[in-house]
Amino acid sequence: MQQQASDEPKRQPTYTECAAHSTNLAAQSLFQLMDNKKTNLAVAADAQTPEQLLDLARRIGPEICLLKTHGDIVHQFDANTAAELLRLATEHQFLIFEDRKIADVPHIATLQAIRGSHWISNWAHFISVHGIAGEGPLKALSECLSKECGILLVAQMSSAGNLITKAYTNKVVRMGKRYPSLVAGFIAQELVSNDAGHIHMTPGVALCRHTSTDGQQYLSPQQVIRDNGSDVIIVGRAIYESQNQLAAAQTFRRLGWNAYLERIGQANPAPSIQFVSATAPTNHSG
Ligand code: 5BU
Repeated sequence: MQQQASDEPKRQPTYTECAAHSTNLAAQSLFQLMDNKKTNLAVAADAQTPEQLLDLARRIGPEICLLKTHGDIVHQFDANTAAELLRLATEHQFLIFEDRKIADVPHIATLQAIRGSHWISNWAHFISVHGIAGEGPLKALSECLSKECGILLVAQMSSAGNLITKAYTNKVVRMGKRYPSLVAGFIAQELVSNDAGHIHMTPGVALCRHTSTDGQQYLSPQQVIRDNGSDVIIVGRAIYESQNQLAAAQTFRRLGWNAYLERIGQANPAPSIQFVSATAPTNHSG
């Protein structure tokens, strides 16, 4: 799993510079949106009713670059829900990622992405796909998805005991590189692709590193963005189960953004350093 963590330098370009390298239009838009809006926070909106989902999106929309959904856990997710999500995305300037984790043969993968009960590609800017079925699903999706849609390949997972190996991750990344206009990037715990245009998103984020009782392995925003070189923090329960969802989102937004500024060498110096390096104050006589 630690394929590039130790032996290759971390990527330092800004999100805007990454956007210029992106060959997938959704990745390009998201990188640019992140720099414009100054947020690398994605919220995993794992609500179970349309009302809860839309309430959350309304509340935290101004803080995020991306709303991650699981349409299939929402009871009665329908075209109206999708339309309102899209309206909110335009109003608050965020993109939508349906974390469907498509993993079937090409024919079914296509139907799951563009038809079925959710018509995902009509409203989601990103859709996740597992590499386990091989390249067939990517080839099929590249023939039917709009150029504005981006596939996020699951290269690593956050769950304890998951079966993904370093060799599997490498193969998924190589596969993704063969579909430059379709594949936006990777869901991973660290930087896995050396292509600056690939966006990396990391789920399993909380205020500090720990493993939950149900085996979710959490990292902090600093570990994910500054140390592991990922681009987007995906935060679920730590925000939507909070008493004050907006305040929690603002905290993660600030932590994620500061970690990015540190990574690209633009972090504000600490106040004490500013004071020491400032010219002598003139308004104190003694
Ligand atoms: P949490 O509440 O922050 O633990 O939610 C994490 C979200 O990220 C949830 O929607 C998962 O489906 C998603 N996820 C994940 O947790 N781990 C993974 O490896 C992948 C997705 Br891929």
